[in-house]
Order: sequence, then C-alpha cells, then structure tokens
Amino acid sequence: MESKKEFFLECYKLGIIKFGRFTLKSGIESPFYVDLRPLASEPKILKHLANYLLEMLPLDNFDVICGVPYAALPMATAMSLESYIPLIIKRKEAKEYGTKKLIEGIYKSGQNCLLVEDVITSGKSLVETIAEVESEGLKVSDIVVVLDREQGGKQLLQEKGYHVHTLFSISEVVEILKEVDHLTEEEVLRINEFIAGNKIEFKEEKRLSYEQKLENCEHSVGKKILEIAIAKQSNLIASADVTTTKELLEFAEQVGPHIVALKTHIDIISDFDSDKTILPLKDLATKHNFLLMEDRKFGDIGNTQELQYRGGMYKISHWADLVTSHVIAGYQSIDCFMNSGVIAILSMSSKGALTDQNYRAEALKIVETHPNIIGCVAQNKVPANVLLFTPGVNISSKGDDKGQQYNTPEHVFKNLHTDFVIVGRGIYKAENVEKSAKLYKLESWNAYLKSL
Ligand code: 5BU
Repeated sequence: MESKKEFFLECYKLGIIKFGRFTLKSGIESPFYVDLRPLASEPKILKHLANYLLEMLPLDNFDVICGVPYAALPMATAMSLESYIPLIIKRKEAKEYGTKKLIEGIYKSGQNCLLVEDVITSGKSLVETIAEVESEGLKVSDIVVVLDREQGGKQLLQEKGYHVHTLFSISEVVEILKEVDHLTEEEVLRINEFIAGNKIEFKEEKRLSYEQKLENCEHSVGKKILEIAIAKQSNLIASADVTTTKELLEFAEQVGPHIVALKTHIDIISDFDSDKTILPLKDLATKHNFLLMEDRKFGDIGNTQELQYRGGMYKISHWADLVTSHVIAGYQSIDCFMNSGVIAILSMSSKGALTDQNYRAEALKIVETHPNIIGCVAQNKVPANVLLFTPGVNISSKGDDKGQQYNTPEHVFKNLHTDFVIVGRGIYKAENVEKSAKLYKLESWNAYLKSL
C-alpha cells in the first residue's frame, strides 16, 4: 500500500473535504466541511481504507464488527470482508413492527463488538450507538474512526474508558494539504484557529431523579407516587391480573410492602363487590402505603367516559388513585377524570401496536398540557419532565404467544429512562410471590440508580 499521506490525497480527490464557509447543523460557521460517503463509491479506495483501519487494531479482541449508521456501514462491511470478523448491522431506529430488533445479524450476548465511525465530532452519535449496542448485551472496548474533527469527541470517549483509534485528524490532513500547496498559510491559520476554539461540549441527556421530578410535579397524585417511591425505594407497580377477590387481597397483602402502586383490571374480578373487594383493598393500600391504579384504558368520548368512571358497578372514581386512559378522543375527553391522576397511553407494549410516531407526538402534546394527566405509558423515551410508566417487563421471558413483548428492568431504565415498571405475570405467576416482588423491586431500583 502507498503511504498514509498518499492514500489521503487519493481520498481527497473524491471531494471528501471542502474548504470555504459552511454553516453546520449547530449553526456554527466552519471553514471546512467533511463528508466521507464518496469513499464507498471507489471500491479500491474503500478496500485500502478498510486495511488501513484494520492495521491499527488489536484484531484478536473482536467477535463482531458494527458501523455507526449510515456513512460507516460500507466501511464496516469492507473491514469485515478483509478481516473475516463477522458483521452486524445496527438500525437507526428499532423496527416498529415485526421483531423490533435494533441489531441485525448473528451475535451472542457478552461478545466484544468493534465500532466503526466515519467522522467523530462531539462524540454524540457514538455515545448513543454504544448505549444501544451495550443494551443488546454486547461489549464495546474499541472504536475506530476515519477522521477526527478534533472537537472533543475523542477525549469524551477516552474519558469513558474506550480505546479510540483514529486514522486521520483534521490538523494532520490540513498539514498534508499545505505541503502539497492545496492550502495557503493563511487558510491553515484560519482552520487551526477554528479547531482550537470549537470544542463542542456534548451534554448527555440525563434522566431526572424522583426528587427532581417531585419538585416539578403539580398533580397531587403525581406527587404522591413520587413520594412513595422515595420513601420505599421502589419504582415497582404490581399488576394484579387475578380473577377473584380472595386472590386479589392475598396478592395485595404479599406485594404491598414492596410496591408503589397495585394495578387492577377490576372487571376481571368474578365476585366483585364494592364492600368485600374495594374496602379491604383500600385498607391494604393504607396499611402498606401504595396507590391503587385501575388499568381501565378509557377510550371513549368524554361523556361516556365520565359515566364509566363514576358509575356502573365499579365506581372507579371512588377508589382509584390512578387510571389509564387513551387520549384518542382528544384533549377534552380527559377532563372528566377529576379524582384520579391519569396515565395516558401513547403506545402499548404489544407487537404490532398501531400507534405510530405521528400519533404519539400528538398524544404527547395532550400529556404535556392536560392538568389531569400525570404521566404516560410509552415504549420509547419521553421528555424528561413526563413520568414514564412501562409495562411489558419481565426478567426471564421475552414475550408471550399473544403479542406481549418484554424487556428487562435494566433495559427500560437505561434506554427509556423509565420511572415506573409494571410487572404482572413475572410476580403473580411466580412460585413465591413475595420473593419475586422483592426481586423486581430490587432489580428495578438498582437499574434506576444506575441510569442516573
Ligand atoms: P404481564 O403479565 O407483565 O404481561 O402484564 C402486564 C400488565 O400490564 C397487564 O395487566 C396488561 O393489561 C398491562 N399493560 C400492558 O401489558 N401493556 C400496555 O401497553 C398497557 C398495559 Br397500557
């Protein structure tokens, strides 16, 4: 292979770096613009590039190789072909249907994954990709980058303990271009000044603690659930999907000390009786300091919901601290829930749910503005000030045969910044219900602490 300098000049001919005045996404004016995508259009150059990158790396360390989408995908593919390290593909967004997989290809949890990136600036996309790759159980120790713009990203990742290997840095290529008279002294000076003064601080989006959320929370029930979480060091909601009053009360007694709320589907209780079911349940809620959450999933016009909420045989408004409701009927449909905090459903945990991005964005506007709503159920991150409730949590199962999909507490706290997990069968089907409630409480609390 030719020298690194000659190789760079070959690449440069493809127009990968332009000099002038460019306004970046951040609004900053930059004297250069980098786009390495043309490299993939020259097979010989791509192949050489792959070998240059491989040469820098301790290859025995890696089980799989993955490019940060999209520009680095052909580079990672070429590296895989040259080294026989198997390739995996990370999606930019998890598929909304089908397998919901974030990473495609063959890999096992615990394997070490080499990450490939074309250009590193602030390090933001790498930090996000690393989190996603690690959330699939893979380890990341090394990252290889074609060009370092020298704006802070490399240091950030090194401080986090990753080995970052870069083939070229911007000051190095500016030096090469000056040597071959592509840039004047003056231009070089201007570029170096820009580099020196433009370290981009990338602030990672931090989740808020329960204490911080409590400060911002206006709704009395929202406050209450946060206070209980802090007092009991628990963020666990147990779903009591049992069908008799006896089972319900026994379950509440066993899990009560470990939960912030007990979630009911009151209409599946076959022997429901206001005095025999609700009164003792309320006593248990007081005794063990937990809230009652009726998972009614309202979804009608306001007038009908009001009748369903206040009347019928269940009189939900008399006892439920929290209710779940769709917001599909619009903002005003939520006005009727005067006595309870509403948890709005943006998207459900089941496979193939129809709530697309657009629906969720519109629903989120209602969540953020309706005074009766304290939080929401969603399968993706929501703004830090919104309380996020996550059902579909199970430590030992990936799903059932009716479309339910499970994640672990670790996954949802780390990746979604969840506030409260909702666990049904993981607890009520366990051989030892109380032991299982304790386990879920501990795992979820630790996952919360880790996500801070
Ligand atoms: P599971 O046994 O952990 O799968 O029970 C989950 C509970 O949460 C069950 O009562 C569902 O009705 C409820 N749930 C859910 O699973 N997914 C959702 O999106 C919503 C509620 Br909203």
